[in-house]
Amino acid sequence: MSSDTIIALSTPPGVSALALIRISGPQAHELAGRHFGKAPAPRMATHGNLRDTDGKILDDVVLTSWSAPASFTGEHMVEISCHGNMLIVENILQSLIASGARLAEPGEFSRRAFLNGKMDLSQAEGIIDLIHARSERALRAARALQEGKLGRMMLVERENLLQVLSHLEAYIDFPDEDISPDVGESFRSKITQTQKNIRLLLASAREGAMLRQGLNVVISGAPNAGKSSLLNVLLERDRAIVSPIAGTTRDTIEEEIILEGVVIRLIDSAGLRESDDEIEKLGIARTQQALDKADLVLHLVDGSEPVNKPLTVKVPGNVPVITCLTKCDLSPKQDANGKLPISTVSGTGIAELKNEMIRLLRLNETSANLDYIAISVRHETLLREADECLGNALNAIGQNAAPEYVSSDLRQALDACGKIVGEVTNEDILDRLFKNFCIGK
Ligand SMILES: Nc1nc2c(ncn2[C@@H]2O[C@H](COP(=O)(O)OP(=O)(O)OP(=O)(O)O)[C@@H](O)[C@H]2O)c(=O)[nH]1
Ligand SMILES: [Mg+2]
Repeated sequence: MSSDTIIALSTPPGVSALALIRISGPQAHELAGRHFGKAPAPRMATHGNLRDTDGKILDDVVLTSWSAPASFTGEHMVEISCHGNMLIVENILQSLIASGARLAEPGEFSRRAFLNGKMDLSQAEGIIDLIHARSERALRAARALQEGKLGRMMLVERENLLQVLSHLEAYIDFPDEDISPDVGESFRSKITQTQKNIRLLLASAREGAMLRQGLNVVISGAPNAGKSSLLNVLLERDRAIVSPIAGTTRDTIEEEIILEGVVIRLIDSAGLRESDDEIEKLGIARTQQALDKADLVLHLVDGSEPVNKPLTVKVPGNVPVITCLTKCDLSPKQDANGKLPISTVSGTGIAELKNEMIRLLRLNETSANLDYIAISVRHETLLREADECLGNALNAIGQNAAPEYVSSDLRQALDACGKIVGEVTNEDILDRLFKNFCIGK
């Protein structure tokens, strides 16, 4: 339990109807009470004036309080709803800090909630995801994590491994005994079961990355091919300048759409051609940079022009490309040859293009069978470690190795699973994780 009392604004800074200030720690009630004129009643919202120590009114506010341990952080807590004016907020913060509170670090409320056993580490990560989710699908995955679904799965698997481990310890205590074949078999089947479940979770890593980071789709092609027109059509608004002058777009333009619940960053780029223009050359260099981090490339070929010499775009080998023949509303000057005919004027081919994007980006892969848990990179690293250790344990059993070897592999696997929920942790990991939070959460 922390000895100091922290305070922070939990709503975004700026002008708003209301702002919410949170206080947590042993002095939360006393501090708020001192400025409010009376001690706030737990779990009651009370309206009144908040004053500085000279008695000057800071604002009329609503105070809500919670008593430890029945609060978000597990400590005494107070929430102050005041008017959403940053001057008022600053004055309240200054005044309470002068009385002994300390400004909270990013994520410190959630960190305290974790340290006080109100949630496991994966649930804290679920809160970050919940705050940042941009689609219903991302929200559902975030909620699964925040509700503790991954934590509960880990508990079952750890319980299973612990059973094997405690059984193994008996053999270690009596070194003369060999592991009998039927006992070996029961170990094997338990470990295999856990390994299967871990691999099931690992299969959701791609969806997890997709929902958290989104995907990059680069629109490339020769000048005038219709790239900016396509960007505008996909965005359903006029974002980029479109003109018949080749070389209109000279910088990369990045905008987001949501497709199947996934944030797709569409990157319109400078047309690729040999050029002496310094600015255009810089633009083309940026196009190449965008291509280097693309998850999918929409390569546009102008169908209203005869075939011209192919441009040298270097698309990383494993990145899928959809080649479109543009301006198909005009009389074609070249064969489609497997290219997808599109027109931003008539709308032909746009729906097909979106479907092809969904297919090639595998946006429809969901982890519904896992109750929508979509693991993060941190979970993935630890689960891979656990998977490998379980594989080693199975090998050791298969080779009749001494029980010490099996037990050491199992312990490592348990450790990795424990790190997911924060059972095993250190300050470094916590610092890294909670710094991704906003102040006031
Ligand atoms: N008829 C027809 N014209 C199109 C279509 N798409 C784009 N255009 C026209 O083609 C010209 C070039 O379009 P842009 O979208 O600016 O092409 P761009 O590839 O972004 O060109 P740069 O930025 O110069 O590389 C404009 O005059 C557009 O109006 C289409 O589907 N049909
Ligand atoms: Mg353009």
